Amino acid sequence: MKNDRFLRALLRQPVDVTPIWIMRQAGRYLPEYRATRERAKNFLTLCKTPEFACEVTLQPLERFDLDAAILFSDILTIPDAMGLELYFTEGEGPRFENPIRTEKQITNLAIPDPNIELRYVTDAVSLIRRELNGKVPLIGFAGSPWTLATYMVEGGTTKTFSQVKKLLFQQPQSMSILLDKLAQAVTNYLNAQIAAGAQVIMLFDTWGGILSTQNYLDFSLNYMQKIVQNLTHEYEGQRIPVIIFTKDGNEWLENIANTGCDAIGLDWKLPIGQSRKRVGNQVALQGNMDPCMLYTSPEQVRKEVANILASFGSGNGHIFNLGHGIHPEIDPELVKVLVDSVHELSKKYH
Ligand code: 1CP
Repeated sequence: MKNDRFLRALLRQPVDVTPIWIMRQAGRYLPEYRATRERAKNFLTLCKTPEFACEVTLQPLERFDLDAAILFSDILTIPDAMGLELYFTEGEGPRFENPIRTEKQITNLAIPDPNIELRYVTDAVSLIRRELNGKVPLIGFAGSPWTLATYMVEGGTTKTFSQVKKLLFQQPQSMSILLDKLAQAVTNYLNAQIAAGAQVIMLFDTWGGILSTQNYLDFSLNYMQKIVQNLTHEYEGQRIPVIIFTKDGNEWLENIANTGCDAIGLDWKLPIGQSRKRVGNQVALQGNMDPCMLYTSPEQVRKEVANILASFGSGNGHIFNLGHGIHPEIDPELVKVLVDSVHELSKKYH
């Protein structure tokens, strides 16, 4: 591995400078991504064609000195493989042809075989690993069972979460059956990504933060913990670190750290130094600049990088990232300023 600072930081080992990667680093803010997407005709074909997925995964690494690559795919590949039939409408985001409406649909859901129904993903992982040729580590990922369930029950993006909460409150048993199936599907899927070459795993729990504490623990974190426990922990002699990201999950950092994960992804709401005081002797921390900082100026971005690095302070276990995905309107030049500032300004902390 030519650059292993990301893996080292995840295991809280010493590094020369703080590593950085960016959630949604391959995406619409890059003109080369938009060009490939145009050739692919649409987003789903981009995901389902390993050559296209590989091409866009590598694009941000050509431009920026990033310390990790993340598989180009989507969390909704699993519900798609379970027969819900994912599609995208321009401007409205993801939708399902067959959302979950009845208990019977939940009992009938089959757990996909990742090497058959999701073969396009494992093929993309193998291809990307080959093309990366050891430049930086490759992150594989999946959505948390709860986050996948919200899309499956709502049928797409939602602001109120009323359908999924209705199911949770009216039929908690059915919800548990659904989440159990999803946890099994996610475990199989991630283990297949690891066997294909993913070196780090990240669980995206985008919607865990809309739950009450007890419901978060019972219906989101509990299933993520099962996944963490059943993942392949070591592959070809290398430890496979796991990152859990619950957006709006700052209340539960101690609980997340206790799942056995190696790192916690943080949104931008708490100063990272506070999170470090709470759990930093147990797990590494990834984050946590507000993505909207990238609407400002090179000077302001540098200043904010300096603030976050100072807040974390000296020592090991920090991976720099945004607190959520990068927005499509961002100027790539400011991303370069961000990446270079993190490397330059973090030297003194190591
Ligand atoms: O080109 C396009 O118009 C599609 C936009 C897009 C992209 C670039 C979507 C649709 N998904 C992706 C890629 C993607 N999605 C990655 C790629 C790797 C990377 O560079 O980071 C990852 C990790 C995801 C994960 C994902 N998809 C999440 C979890 C992370 C998060 O952002 O909270 C979620 C919630 C989704 C669902 C989804 N897919 C796409 C969109 C626009 C959304 C969000 C819809 C919503 O807000 O509800």
